[in-house]
Amino acid sequence: MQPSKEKLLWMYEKMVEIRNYEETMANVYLEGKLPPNIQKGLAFDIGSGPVPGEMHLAAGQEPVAVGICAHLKLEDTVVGTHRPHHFAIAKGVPLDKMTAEMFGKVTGLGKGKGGHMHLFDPEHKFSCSGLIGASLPPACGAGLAAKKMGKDWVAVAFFGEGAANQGAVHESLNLAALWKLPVIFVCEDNKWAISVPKTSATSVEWVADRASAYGMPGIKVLHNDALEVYEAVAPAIERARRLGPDGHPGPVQPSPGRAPRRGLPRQPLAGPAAGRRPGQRSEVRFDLGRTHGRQLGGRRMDR
Ligand SMILES: Cc1ncc(C[n+]2csc(CCOP(=O)(O)OP(=O)(O)O)c2C)c(N)n1
Ligand SMILES: [Mg+2]
Repeated sequence: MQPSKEKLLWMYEKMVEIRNYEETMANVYLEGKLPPNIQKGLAFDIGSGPVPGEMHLAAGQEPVAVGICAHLKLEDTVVGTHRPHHFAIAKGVPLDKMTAEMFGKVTGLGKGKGGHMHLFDPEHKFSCSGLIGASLPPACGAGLAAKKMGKDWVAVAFFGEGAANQGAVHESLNLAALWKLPVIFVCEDNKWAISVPKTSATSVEWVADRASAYGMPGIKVLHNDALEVYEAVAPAIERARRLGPDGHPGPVQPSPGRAPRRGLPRQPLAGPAAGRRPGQRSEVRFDLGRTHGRQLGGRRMDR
């Protein structure tokens, strides 16, 4: 299923918007946290600056968010992860309210109390959580609500390949399959769970292979490519919309790989740990607070 010209343009614009947002946020986040502005003896002060706490950015992962959300309408629900900006932007969450939330302002989505990992926008049906694996249960709830109301709305739960081993993930997959909920589960596989490589934490190469254990179809997407994601997930979203009371659940659909083919032409932030081996410094501070805090010996704020 090829996207229309308008859709293609929307996808490209959204990816640029996400990339610009994340690059800007990376700079703003570091303000006041690095020497010489911080207290003597600390290399990195995670608690200071305009955005205190951790920061998980998703530059380089635009294709997954955009390729999926291009299929969605306002009434569809998206539940994101602790790395939520690209999903939120692709779902239409307003940048001003989202940014105000990250800055802890009362004009933010949650009056500044949630911060960047706890964005909640009922108008655009978007939420996320700092708890990994916590995106799936609420998506099942949204799917159940749509089903009970007889709507063709779908819910999408994004989760990382690290979260794929959490108990709540498996409970949700089982429930969705059992109750035939219109939920699409999207595993964004960037091969790393902060500092833990997938190879040392996950028993299978493809999380999608686990789908059959729940009696649902699994789809694999090889490249970090917005069009490839869009085309691969189209039948799953269609199937979920046509569910009705006796339909089938959506698939698990991981999107591994960090080598964008048809993403943005420039990929300075090519992934959370592009080319990194354990113990090696990453070129990119994807998880800014956490990585700086640990590597440079700065103070860390625990969740
Ligand atoms: C329930 C829970 N356990 C542990 C953590 C700490 N934690 C934060 S991010 C992360 C790794 C997540 O990896 P993954 O799901 O692959 O997502 P990615 O960071 O790669 O986007 C962990 C373990 C957490 N936030 N929640
Ligand atoms: Mg990961």
